[in-house]
Amino acid sequence: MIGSGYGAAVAALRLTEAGVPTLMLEMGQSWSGGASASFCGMRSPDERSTWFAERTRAPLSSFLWMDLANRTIRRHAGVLDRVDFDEMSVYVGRGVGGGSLVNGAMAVTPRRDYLAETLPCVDVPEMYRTHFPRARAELGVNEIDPDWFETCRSYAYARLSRKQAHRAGLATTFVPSVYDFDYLRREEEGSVPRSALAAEVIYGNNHGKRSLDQTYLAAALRTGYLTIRTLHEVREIELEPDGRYTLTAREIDAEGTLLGVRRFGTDRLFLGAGSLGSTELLLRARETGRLPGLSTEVGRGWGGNGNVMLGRANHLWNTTGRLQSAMPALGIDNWDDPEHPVFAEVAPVPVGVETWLSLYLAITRNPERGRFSYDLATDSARLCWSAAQGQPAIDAAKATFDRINRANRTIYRYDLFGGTRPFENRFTYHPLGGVVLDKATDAYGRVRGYRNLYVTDGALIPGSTGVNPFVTITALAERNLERVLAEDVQPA
Ligand code: FAE
Repeated sequence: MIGSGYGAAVAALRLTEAGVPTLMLEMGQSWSGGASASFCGMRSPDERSTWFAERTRAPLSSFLWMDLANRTIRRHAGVLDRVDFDEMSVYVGRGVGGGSLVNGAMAVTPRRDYLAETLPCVDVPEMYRTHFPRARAELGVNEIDPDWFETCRSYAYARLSRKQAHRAGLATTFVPSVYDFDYLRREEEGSVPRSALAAEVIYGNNHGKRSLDQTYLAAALRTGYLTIRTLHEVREIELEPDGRYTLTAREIDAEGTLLGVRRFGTDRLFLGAGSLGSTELLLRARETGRLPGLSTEVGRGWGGNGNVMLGRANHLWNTTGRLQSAMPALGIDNWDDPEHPVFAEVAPVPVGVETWLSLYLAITRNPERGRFSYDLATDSARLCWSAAQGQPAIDAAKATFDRINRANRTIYRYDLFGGTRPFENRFTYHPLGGVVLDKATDAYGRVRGYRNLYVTDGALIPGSTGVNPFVTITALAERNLERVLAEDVQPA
């Protein structure tokens, strides 16, 4: 198994429950126990924050045109990586648990009609009957107490955004989470150490969050059949004449020193290295002739879930509060808009002072798709995605937030993303696609052209889920694993 994010964690649990000894190779560190057991907060990031960089690379890069968020740091195997392509940067988690370590914990089930449209080979009623409930239960999804939401200090910013959205005639909805809302309430009472209330987000949470190392992966480890090797980056996949796969991995220490190049053999291989990681591994294998029979569909169908970040400036009397929960709990749901569907999370600005800033991460329905090619010179995947392809996402976000600004006589913030651009769509938190289900694989993630080779992560989803994606990735992996276990794997 390669990687340890959502797709990989589901595969690990279901295989080990069936008694299949499983080795997981993860390029990042383990953050649960040992020397690197604690994360740094967003306000004073150190080397734990960022994957081998000299300076942190926070998404909200400036405030009043000043870079207040970023720090010079030591190169280290930190938890958040930003992979830069020509006109798109992709944020990903590095470590045992993948994106679950760094993400905002928003656990949203997608809309049925949109799931049916994006993944037509999937039995949609079965997903909602079986696989979404299973995924939500294993992930530990919980809902906020609506009464507490109305009175707590830490969601004043979300209540203000809700009022302003309603004034524009827009619907809002509570967003389920894998952050424990009961723990959050106790943080506000002062009875437990703070995490969401201590600006812990994007660089990991020391408390409160049910990341995969505490849920799926912990359960898989309890079976006794899972072994995890950290700081192992798989570079090559080869097929041996006897049908087994050989993996070549670079083992490093947390400072980046190469400890050795290791080889591992397996008769069954699951790729869970995420949209970027799994796509790159297969592209490299195809283009270097190691797995020449892979489909030409490998590398296609990529999208960033139409992500656009934007801020609005509030009037002086509309304060957002000094104490802000770093874990979002509210979304603006304008997905029914026939022209410009938008689902926007009300994002925190947990800097500890009043900013009068309302921040949003909008998910839009951008039909544009990127594609990866393999660059021999750098031995890596290159994303072909142009700024122009991001325009439909901006148009959609602008249509929704122009309405909110008009209804509240407010304006956009122009100081947050460098220059004077009010919308930031040159990065995404939600990379999806590259090895799309029923195209580069069969309808259950079996890679076309090879036996016993599977993709189990966000690479399967063609570019868009319409909501934050990890619940969909988890449920789809549950569905695929159920079939693969029944048909391909002999019980131990
Ligand atoms: P992922 O979780 O990315 O795991 C892939 C793993 O594979 C990583 O641990 C990599 O280090 C590892 N890996 C990659 N290449 C290799 C290799 N060659 N060898 C060994 N290991 C490798 O994949 N989604 C939501 O639904 N709600 C949110 O609130 C949310 N907030 C987010 C906030 C941030 C800052 C970020 C970055 C993402 C957020 N996401 C959110 C997205 C979500 O975390 C993401 O969709 C999933 O983590 C993707 O899951 P995968 O299983 O595809």
